[in-house]
Amino acid sequence: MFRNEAEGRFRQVTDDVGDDLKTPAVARGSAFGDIDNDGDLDLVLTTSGGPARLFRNNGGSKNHWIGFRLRGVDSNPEAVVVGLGTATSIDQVDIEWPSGTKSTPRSTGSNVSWNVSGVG
Ligand SMILES: [Ca+2]
Repeated sequence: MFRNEAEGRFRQVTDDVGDDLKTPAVARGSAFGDIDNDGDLDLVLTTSGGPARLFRNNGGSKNHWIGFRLRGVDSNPEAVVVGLGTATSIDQVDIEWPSGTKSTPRSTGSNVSWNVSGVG
């Protein structure tokens, strides 16, 4: 495993991430997403002739985030995660639905997901 150090540089960090990633496997595909809704990216690998493998990212983060589970009446639900960097809260978010209506939830903190419904 390599860590992106920016500007085209990568650093080998396999020894820092746990023994599971040191096990050799023939993998054909991968997907990244926040499987456990804690704001960081987790990894799913499909292996050739074997089960899919889930790697939860338990390394923590110095940055904060806020998530929105959007439930539109006329559109498909979508989720949005916004990185906050080192900020621990936001004052206001304006969500504009495809119908043109707006939702304006107000935040009280970070590292949580909110359910927001609107006429999409
Ligand atoms: Ca996660």
